[in-house]
Amino acid sequence: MIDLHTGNTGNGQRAAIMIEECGLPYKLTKYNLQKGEHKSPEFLKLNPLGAIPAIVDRDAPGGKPVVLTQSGAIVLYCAEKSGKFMPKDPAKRADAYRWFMHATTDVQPASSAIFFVGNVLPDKPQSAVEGFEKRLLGHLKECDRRLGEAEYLAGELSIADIALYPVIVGRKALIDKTGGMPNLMKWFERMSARPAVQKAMKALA
Ligand SMILES: N[C@@H](CCC(=O)N[C@@H](CS)C(=O)NCC(=O)O)C(=O)O
Repeated sequence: MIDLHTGNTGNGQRAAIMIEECGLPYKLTKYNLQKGEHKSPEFLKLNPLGAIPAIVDRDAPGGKPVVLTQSGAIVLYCAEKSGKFMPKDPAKRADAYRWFMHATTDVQPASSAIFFVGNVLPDKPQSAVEGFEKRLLGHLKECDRRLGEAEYLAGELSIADIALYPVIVGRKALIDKTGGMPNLMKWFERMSARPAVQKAMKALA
């Protein structure tokens, strides 16, 4: 059994979707970030940074529970544990690595930066918001180009698609304003129709 500690944010959704897609048994504890529930002494024992998501795998190999933070690390851990969403074909696997990193180190940070400069910084500098929006859209255009060649980023559903999906959920309005990215939007519909994705998103809503 995996204890999943998470909330309704992009990083939080990423972990929930992956666990649900892998079919791993889990118990969900939801955190309300507005109420500061992720800063409780109990949660800080799991992640001293006070950031969701975190998991505790009580059936970890080796017999000792594994405590893990970082949504990307949780995706990789669950892929290894379940044997799912990591392509067997080496070339596709290399693509999965590439697009997973694109989602977690280019796309997600640009999206997080929009939130940080536009909501957290006291002066909310508009030029910085627009700069990060442009950066995010540039990275998403590259996903759109790729999804014009293949149904999924690595040629089959993989860790990369699961890593990217929550950012598109959160930035759909911005993408719609561009009026473009038809391949990304078709992929988004395919992903949104998946029962496991719907179940995870509903559980967090
Ligand atoms: N890189 C981390 C980021 C985790 C993160 O920043 N989580 C946010 C919610 S999306 C959070 O809990 N922020 C609260 C805080 O840092 O105080 C991940 O992917 O898990």
